[in-house]
Amino acid sequence: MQILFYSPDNKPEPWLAGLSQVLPQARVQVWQHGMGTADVLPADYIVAWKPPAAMLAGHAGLKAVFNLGAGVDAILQLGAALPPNVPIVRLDDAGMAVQMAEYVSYAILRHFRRFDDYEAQRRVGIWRPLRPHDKHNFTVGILGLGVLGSRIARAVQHFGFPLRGWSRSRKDLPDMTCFAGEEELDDFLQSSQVLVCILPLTAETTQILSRSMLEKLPKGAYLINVARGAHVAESDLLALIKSEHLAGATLDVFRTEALPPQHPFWQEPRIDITPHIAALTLREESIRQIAEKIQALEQGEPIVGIVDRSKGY
Ligand code: NDP
Ligand code: OXD
Repeated sequence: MQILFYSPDNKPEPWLAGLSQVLPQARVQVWQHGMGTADVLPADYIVAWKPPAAMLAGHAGLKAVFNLGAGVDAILQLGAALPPNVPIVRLDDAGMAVQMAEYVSYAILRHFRRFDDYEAQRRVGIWRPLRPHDKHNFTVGILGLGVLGSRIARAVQHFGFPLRGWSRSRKDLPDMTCFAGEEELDDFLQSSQVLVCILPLTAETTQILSRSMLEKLPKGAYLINVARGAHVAESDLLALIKSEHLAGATLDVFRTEALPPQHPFWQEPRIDITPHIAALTLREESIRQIAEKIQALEQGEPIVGIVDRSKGY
């Protein structure tokens, strides 16, 4: 069995060693820019993050492409360069869901308990207890109730916030009000005091966090975006924070990463910025999951996490 590996964000050696250890029958090779089809054996499986089109070409017997992340927007952008009829398989949690739950819980609690305000006070030496937010009106709304969104919901529930979620298909999750489809989006938004975005980036969700949508949130609402930067209309968000319709935002993802030094988000103290670290791809968990799926496919068994190309996630 031949596996081809590519990830611009990771040193390849530990991935090669890990994959070879759990799949001793496999020959694992790194794909590098400049390699032609003559330089690599035809692959049975590709394990890759943001692969260039050239890597995917010319593998006649390819059985699956494993995306080294949950989001498949980058790989699906390859469009016609993707091998047709070959399953693209996303990482299915693989240790990311609990990291997302930690990140989002922190961002909600930081804002709810006014630690952001206390931090500002502390910088100028002010000792002043502030009026707490009212928990009954502090509804948390989660856009996206998939693998990561449903885990975030479970974590947030522990703190007793009123909780609502929005997805494409209707969900029935305990202790939260679930909304589905575009027709129910406005109802979902109107009392979401904190809006968490954990949607996949597709044609339908690009720029979903625009002025017209964010204006439907109650005054003083707070945005947490841990999905993709292209969900956000950046100048709209900034304007709504400056006009105080929104209280602020915690953003982990941006249209351009790294966020350029001159970007106005850096100058806005009500925007907290992290460098796309909300949920990191964990090597051991990912290798274990991919190996189990390869073994299942080799046995002709079904696997979860196959991307629906028509939906874009
Ligand atoms: P899933 O595919 O499991 O879940 C996606 C959810 O979004 C589903 O509930 C789906 O609805 C809903 N959805 C998709 N399109 C629409 C739409 N048009 N209208 C309403 N709901 C919609 O994805 P994950 O939870 O695993 O991951 C979500 C995203 O998180 C990834 O795509 C990636 O971009 C991002 N991510 C960010 C990371 C970071 O570090 N910042 C790390 C990992 C992922 P339905 O259930 O009905 O299909
Ligand atoms: C992912 C990511 O999609 O790391 O997994 O953003």
